[in-house]
Amino acid sequence: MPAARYSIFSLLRNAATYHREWQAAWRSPDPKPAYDVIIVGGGGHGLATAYYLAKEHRISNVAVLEKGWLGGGNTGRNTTIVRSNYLWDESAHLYEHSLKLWESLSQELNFNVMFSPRGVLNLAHNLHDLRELQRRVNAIRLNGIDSEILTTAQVKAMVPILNCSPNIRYPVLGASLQRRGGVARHDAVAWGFARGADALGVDIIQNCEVTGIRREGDRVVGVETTRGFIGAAKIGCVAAGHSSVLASMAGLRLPIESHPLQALVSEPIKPILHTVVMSAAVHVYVSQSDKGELVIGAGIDAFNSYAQRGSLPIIEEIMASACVLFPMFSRLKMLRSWAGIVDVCPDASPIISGTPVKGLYFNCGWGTGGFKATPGSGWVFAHTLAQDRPHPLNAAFSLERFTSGALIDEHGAAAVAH
Ligand code: FAD
Ligand code: PYC
Repeated sequence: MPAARYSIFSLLRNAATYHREWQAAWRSPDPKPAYDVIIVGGGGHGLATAYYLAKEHRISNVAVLEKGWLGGGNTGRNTTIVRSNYLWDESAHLYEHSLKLWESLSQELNFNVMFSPRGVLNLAHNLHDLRELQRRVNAIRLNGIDSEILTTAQVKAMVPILNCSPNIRYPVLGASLQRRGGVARHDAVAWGFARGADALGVDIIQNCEVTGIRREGDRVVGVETTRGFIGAAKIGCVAAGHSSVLASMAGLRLPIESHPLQALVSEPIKPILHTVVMSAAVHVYVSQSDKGELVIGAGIDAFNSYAQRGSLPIIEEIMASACVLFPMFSRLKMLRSWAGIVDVCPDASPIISGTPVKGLYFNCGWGTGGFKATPGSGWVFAHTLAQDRPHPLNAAFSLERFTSGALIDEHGAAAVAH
């Protein structure tokens, strides 16, 4: 992408012509009759998969089919926390690979994804919390990943607005800190991967819903869509909360439950919170966006749903929890709330895997924590699709683990109650 295209002159010219000549960041082609690979789902993971298929594996006869608009699913609805502080080796390696990709993603895509490594704190409110965090910090460090334990005084110095009084219901006994963790701009990630994939020849087709998966015997031959049949010998489904719906189109059942996960933002205020604060015990996590809004979330809604909206009791609970930790938030006005549909696996780890149907692959089950994995997930899924076998980084995240019993229980590191 020539830098001159984004010069001050082109900005002025576009302003003067009311953006009518503004060049689109990606094309909007009609679907071809067939592709080498079809990716179902134009969220960050699907777009990253298409980008790395073209970039790393030279497979660019690829279509990304999105039923709505790019990033309109969980990618554009999450609270953007990025970290790699997971307990088990398999997860630590996968999420750390992703964090390393985040660290140079803006340069890789020539698109500012606003990755901001401002640190992620996980608070301990009782001795059990503290021991669990210490165990996880030790495990993480054995994998060569940065993680440390802070005392209450160190936490208070880092987050002066946090209520660290010893006499409250949830006193802060310490915290774990991953300094390299932080936040990024969620929709910029989708747009950056989309622009990069398009430039490498990938067709990105929005408003194109997959309504069926066509099989011939034990293998896939293409998908039925709202824009007609499109052929492909390989199909990668990256549809988050709708993964089970897609699996059922091919006669498969996935060990996934879909739940709403809500979040909300406050009115913008001056910078007061310079790191990410998460508390599994109090059930809340908070960061401050570059606009100044406080971005606040909690655990999942307990019921199953495919509707991307939440319920008032959860919002009340989130705000009550936030005010316990940050009493000054009681004077804030809340601006908006929303929900995404998260795809929760029994062990709180993803599925990045082939299936018993030849040519059909799933990348799902990221639940409440897949944003941080976006580049790494796309990178390993592209390898899996291109080579017809998993990369060592995702070999353990197979569908077979639910029959072999080799589960990867990351409920503690997920840090969001479910
Ligand atoms: P999505 O972005 O949901 O993309 C899937 C796409 O598939 C959608 O655009 C959808 O329209 C499309 N699709 C579905 N069915 C079809 C079909 N039949 N045909 C065509 N297209 C279809 N993770 C973190 O790491 N950190 C966080 O702080 C964090 N906070 C979160 C907060 C909230 C409120 C929510 C909801 C999630 C949060 N997550 C977080 C989780 C994270 O957002 C997701 O795991 C991740 O974004 C999933 O990305 P994706 O590309 O797989 O899914
Ligand atoms: O996985 O870090 C995370 C997360 C924070 C909020 C939702 N998910």
